[in-house]
Amino acid sequence: MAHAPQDTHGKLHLDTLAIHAGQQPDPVHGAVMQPIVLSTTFAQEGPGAHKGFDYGRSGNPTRNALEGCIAALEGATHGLAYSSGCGATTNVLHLLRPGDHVVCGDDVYGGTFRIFDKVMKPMGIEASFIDMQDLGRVRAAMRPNTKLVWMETPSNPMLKIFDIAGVAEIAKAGGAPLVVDNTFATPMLQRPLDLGASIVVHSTTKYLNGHSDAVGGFVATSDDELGGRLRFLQNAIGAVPSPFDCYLVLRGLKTLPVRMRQHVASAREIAGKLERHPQVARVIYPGLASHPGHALAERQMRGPGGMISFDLKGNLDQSRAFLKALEVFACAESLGGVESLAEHPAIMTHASIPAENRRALGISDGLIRLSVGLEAIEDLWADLDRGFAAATRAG
Ligand code: P1T
Repeated sequence: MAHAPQDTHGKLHLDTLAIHAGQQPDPVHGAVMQPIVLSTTFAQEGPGAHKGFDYGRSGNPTRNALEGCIAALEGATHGLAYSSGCGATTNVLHLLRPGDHVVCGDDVYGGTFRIFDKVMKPMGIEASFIDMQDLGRVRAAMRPNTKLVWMETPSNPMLKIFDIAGVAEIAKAGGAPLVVDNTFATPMLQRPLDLGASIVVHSTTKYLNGHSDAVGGFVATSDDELGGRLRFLQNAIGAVPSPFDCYLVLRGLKTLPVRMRQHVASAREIAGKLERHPQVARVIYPGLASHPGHALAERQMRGPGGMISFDLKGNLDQSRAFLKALEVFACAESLGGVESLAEHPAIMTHASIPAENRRALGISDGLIRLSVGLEAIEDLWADLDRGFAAATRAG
């Protein structure tokens, strides 16, 4: 079973797929771990007669293994790796043509909003940003030229939960594929293709790699037509990851299931404690009964994830003081690594979103986002206490 050929992987559990899918012992040396094949070109017996690889941008054995592994985890028949999450997003948006329209969730990573606003809009591709918690609004936003529907769920940074199956049905009725950015949930907690989405996007920089040492992106689909077009674009645009980065993500994936279980357990505990803290105005975590998407998260996810956002009472100086005082949490952008991170979305990850949009979404001066890592929970809580004490002093 350990080295089952890829076509039996559909029958294996996610914990097993995370370790084995897409990988087989090297046929030449028997190496059990995936070799890093650095060669940029591959010898051909004669013109056009090669062993499946001709040039490193078009395909690479280490990248193939990674593509097979994440595709299996998402239950997809096509997997494509990219040099970053933004690279993956940009590739998917190249499925569109000038005059096309996208219906997008209103809460997305700042860099994703920037691609829509500063890259796609000047190319004649318009996006409407909709609070998809209300399916009626999604239905109303669909136009005859809507060619794609896009969402993050849980969304970044407000952790909104959108109904994947409900939105997929509306998208399908409008003839538009639904794309779900599954970065925050990972396939361990949510498999959008099973719920009716057509395409899954990832920043592998986050949980999938899990060690904050490789930037990468991924796209998965089981639609052959979309898969073929995306494969063409991956090669034509060329935003592909290095073989070394593919190896790092493959290595990280092996512990994804155990990491996610601990991320969820620790985040649940911290979210509960934050909710009882007098200096906290509001905790946003899909695992809390107070979260408006709690029931939906319980239905469509296998756990509420490792990300928490909360409103610290007080002013911007107090938020700064809180973040500066942390010693275990690093004040840094990104998320999903073994180490805990804390950040200020309005100043850091979501600065490219116009101030009025941020206000409407609730990305306030007091909003702090935590990526709860795998350190001892007591040390994490003591660190947050240090932050609260510093915020009090700055008040
Ligand atoms: O950074 P990159 O690998 O290009 O991924 C972009 C991206 C895409 N989708 C989501 C949901 C993301 O959160 C990100 C990147 N986000 C951060 C860097 C952050 O701190 O939120």
